[in-house]
Amino acid sequence: LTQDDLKKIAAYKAVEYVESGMVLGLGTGSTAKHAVERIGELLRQGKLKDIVGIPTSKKTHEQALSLGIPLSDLDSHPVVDLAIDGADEVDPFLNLVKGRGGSLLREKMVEGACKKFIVIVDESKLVNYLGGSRLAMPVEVIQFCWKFTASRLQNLFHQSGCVAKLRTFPDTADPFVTDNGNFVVDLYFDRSIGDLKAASDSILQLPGVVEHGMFLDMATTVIVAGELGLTLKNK
Ligand code: DER
Repeated sequence: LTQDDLKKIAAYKAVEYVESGMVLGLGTGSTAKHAVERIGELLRQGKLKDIVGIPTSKKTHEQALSLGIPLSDLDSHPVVDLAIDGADEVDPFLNLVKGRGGSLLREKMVEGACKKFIVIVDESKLVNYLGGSRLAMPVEVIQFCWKFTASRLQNLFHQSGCVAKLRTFPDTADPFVTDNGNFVVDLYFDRSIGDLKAASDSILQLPGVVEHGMFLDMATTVIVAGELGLTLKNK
């Protein structure tokens, strides 16, 4: 089984929890893409009816439009029945890192408005503690004086050997710009950041910060697809 096969297996399992009439948060990324695809298929087959999708990115908005999934937004639907989305890291307490695809702000808005939030991952995303993969912990920041904000973020986590880097496109070195017109500063840690809630609060207190990619205590179910099969972890 390829990694994409595993992503698809997890995604299809999550869509089994979708009921007709639901307002659905539609996630972003290579795993969530399979879930959106499946929802479109079931709508076409008449097996699902009266679904309203709330996309978490322009990319997912386009994909859902192409599949004929009726779309709306949080202004019209401030309460969402169920969201299905991927994650970059999942710790044993179902805390997540998200946003390596750059959609963390809209994802956190939609998934924070949900009654249920199902996370779909292949087993490679499981970590012992967030930041443990030594991969990016995304922070969305305003463009104005981003260097100032990046250096304050780096200093915040000096004890954890943090390095803050502006996210740029690999070929042009131009800064990545989110759907909301902001930049992303990625934080890389050498060691555990310790108390996640304290870390979250201290990041959000910086005025140039819009949002970060730690989704704490938000997932209600995590579906993990591995070589040996599916595992469901409930909060
Ligand atoms: O960027 C994001 O938040 C994505 O949802 C990410 O967390 C998972 O992307 P993937 O399914 O392509 O690994």
